[in-house]
Amino acid sequence: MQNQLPPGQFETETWPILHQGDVYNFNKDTWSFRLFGEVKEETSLSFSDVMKLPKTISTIDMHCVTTWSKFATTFEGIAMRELVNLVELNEGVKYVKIYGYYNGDRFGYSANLPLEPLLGDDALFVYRWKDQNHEWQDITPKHGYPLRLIPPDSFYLWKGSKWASGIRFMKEDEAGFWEELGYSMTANPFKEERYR
Ligand SMILES: Nc1nc2c(c(=O)[nH]1)N[C@H]1C(S)=C(S)[C@@H](COP(=O)(O)O)O[C@H]1N2
Ligand SMILES: [Mo]
Repeated sequence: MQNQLPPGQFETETWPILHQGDVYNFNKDTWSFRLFGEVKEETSLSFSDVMKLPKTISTIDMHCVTTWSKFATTFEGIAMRELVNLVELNEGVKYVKIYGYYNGDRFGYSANLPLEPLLGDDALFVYRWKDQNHEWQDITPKHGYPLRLIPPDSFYLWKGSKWASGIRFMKEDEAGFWEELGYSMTANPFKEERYR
């Protein structure tokens, strides 16, 4: 958290909702989270597996490419590194693609990111947040319940896949949903990397 407004952004107090397609309908019994790609052994976690992992609380700034920024939202979630720790990576893994739901397809949305900057306390798969009254609330289905990535503030928020379904580990960078449509591979708001 740095409460710093990147170029071309304005501050909002509310947490806007933005996504393509319909809203994922969560079912605890069928939900799963896949760790796959360049790993020694692929694995799949149930919702209770994920919820048994260590929790992290972080306060993170969000910057959406449509020009709104929301400072200092406090989230609770599972740090990306806790999930990375569950698999043995192949030599040379440098990127990940984080998948999410899109129109009936659990893997229809995705965003590519470099792995290394996601290993700190500011890259969380979140399930709850502190609202305007400083009360803990589950994130709403529209914000990605039961689990969505909030990326570090050095990435635009489209990198934060809602209704997250898995992480694919990669040696080479590969465009995701918005990146294929012309958005930036690196997406640093402070360098105003909106398009490729
Ligand atoms: N599955 C999925 N995740 C998504 C999107 C989407 O369309 N589908 N939109 C992205 C975009 S462009 C933004 S700005 C953020 C918005 O998150 P919010 O609605 O919780 O503010 O979600 C990102 N994650
Ligand atoms: Mo966005």
